[in-house]
Amino acid sequence: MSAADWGVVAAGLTLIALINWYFFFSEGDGATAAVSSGGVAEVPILVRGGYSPATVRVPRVTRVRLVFDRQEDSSCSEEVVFPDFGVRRFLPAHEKTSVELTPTAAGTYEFMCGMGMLRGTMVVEDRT
Ligand SMILES: [Cu+2]
Repeated sequence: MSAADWGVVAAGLTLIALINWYFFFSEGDGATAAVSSGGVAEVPILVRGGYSPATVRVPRVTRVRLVFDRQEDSSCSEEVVFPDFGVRRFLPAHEKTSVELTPTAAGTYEFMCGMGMLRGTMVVEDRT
């Protein structure tokens, strides 16, 4: 095979590796929040026909700021609800809305749209 052929093979393999990474790690494992020096874990979440990422991992004992970027005007996603925190927030279309939470216990907390159709999960982890 020529050098060009090898290049195509290498590009193909790289693409396959990236797709695998995306499905098995990026999506499946959820996004882990970076914690700022101020002790705030800020996570951007895209709202368009669902929550992306749908699973968010944050360390316990940090303030969590979930920044919902709602890029649609479907009425389904106009509200987001965190039942465990008693939070219900309106998300204006094509705007970013921050929801701040302070989880005090490790665990798995669900969030959803006002009708319970779109669902996401916030995993609060004990980290040492
Ligand atoms: Cu809905």
